[in-house]
Amino acid sequence: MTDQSTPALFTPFRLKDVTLRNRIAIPPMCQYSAENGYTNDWHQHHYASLARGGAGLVIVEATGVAPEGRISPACLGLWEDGQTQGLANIANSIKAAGAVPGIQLAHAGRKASANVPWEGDDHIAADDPRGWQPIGPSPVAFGAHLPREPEAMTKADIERVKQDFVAATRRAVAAGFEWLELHFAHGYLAQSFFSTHANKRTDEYGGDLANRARFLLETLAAVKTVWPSNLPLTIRFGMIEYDGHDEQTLADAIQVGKWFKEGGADFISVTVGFNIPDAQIPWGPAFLAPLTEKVRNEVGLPVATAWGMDNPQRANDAVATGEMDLVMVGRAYLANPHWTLCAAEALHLDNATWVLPAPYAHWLARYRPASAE
Ligand code: FNR
Ligand code: XEN
Repeated sequence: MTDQSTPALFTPFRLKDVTLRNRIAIPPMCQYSAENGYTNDWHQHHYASLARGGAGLVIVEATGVAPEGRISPACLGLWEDGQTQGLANIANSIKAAGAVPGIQLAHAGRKASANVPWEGDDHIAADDPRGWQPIGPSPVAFGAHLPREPEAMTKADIERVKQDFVAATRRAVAAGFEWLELHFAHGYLAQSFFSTHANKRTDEYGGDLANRARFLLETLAAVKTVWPSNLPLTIRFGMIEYDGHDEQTLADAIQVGKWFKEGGADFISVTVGFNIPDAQIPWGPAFLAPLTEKVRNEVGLPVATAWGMDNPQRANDAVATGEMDLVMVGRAYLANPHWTLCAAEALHLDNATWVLPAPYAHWLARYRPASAE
């Protein structure tokens, strides 16, 4: 139940036929724990634990639409039917805790074939059988720890990857996900088509903005044919690069955002491009919030952002003042799966424990752990 006194962060959010119990979303966070793209007990445990904490939306990590679209050999995948059941179990456990289950479908492009972060985060050597040849819009490497030049995609490659997104979307529907996020961010394949740093093509997939947006818009259109029209179809998009050309990048990204809207996207999760290794990112609490509000106003879609949104008062203000519709909170949930409860207490929500699933909420309403005194 919400009334006038309910903090904005704890008001429900409806998009199409989906209602989130509050404005808190857990963004995708790779676990680098899969084998051959399949989920295991760790993924089950991790996602169930996040969902029981009380967030409105839990988005499953970047899930490769093709084997070569994984960031690392340990990333999740949805390129074959056998991978659906494990993800269905995860979607079900998220739902059982009262959250909406989302999934991010991804192709890592030139950043693919990397070691997991705690083993270097760098490209796997070309002669190492664990790795593979990355692909991208052009044979331009990211650089730094990812020096491997991708193979430039042919038109047939582009068509195949779009169809990989479609097939993975069908499986995501079968698995019971209710919120789809296309990973058009962080320097991975779609983002690199948008980027002038990575895309040097001279055909209709490179050059001017309409051409650099083409792969993204065609992928969105293809996915839309199989994703249920009553469920949110959303995009995570890197809209700023911090490379000294931000005004232009942002103007371009907002135009592409408008095309996403025309193409049937329902929501944008605003983030950084990460197309170059030496970006001058102004890390700090809520540093993307002003940009998010601009995108919300100019594109006319509901928006969210992550990156340092984990101060409950700041998160609440972001929703209350209309900077964003949802707040994404990532690492704070790894540290504390009950971040939602702590935020509710910090915001003096009446009966804060009621943000938890009923089997916990009832018993905790009048209970204060001795450790909290
Ligand atoms: C991430 N992030 C991320 N982003 C994304 O779009 N897909 C992904 O699969 C991942 N994976 C991932 C793994 C891990 C371990 C971290 C820490 C981050 C980025 C993430 O969604 C989020 O944007 C950042 O963590 C910033 O938000 P916080 O942590 O400041 O709330
Ligand atoms: C480019 C770094 C942004 C944060 N990360 C994003 C990931 C995985 C690693 C960390 C992603 O988008 N899959």
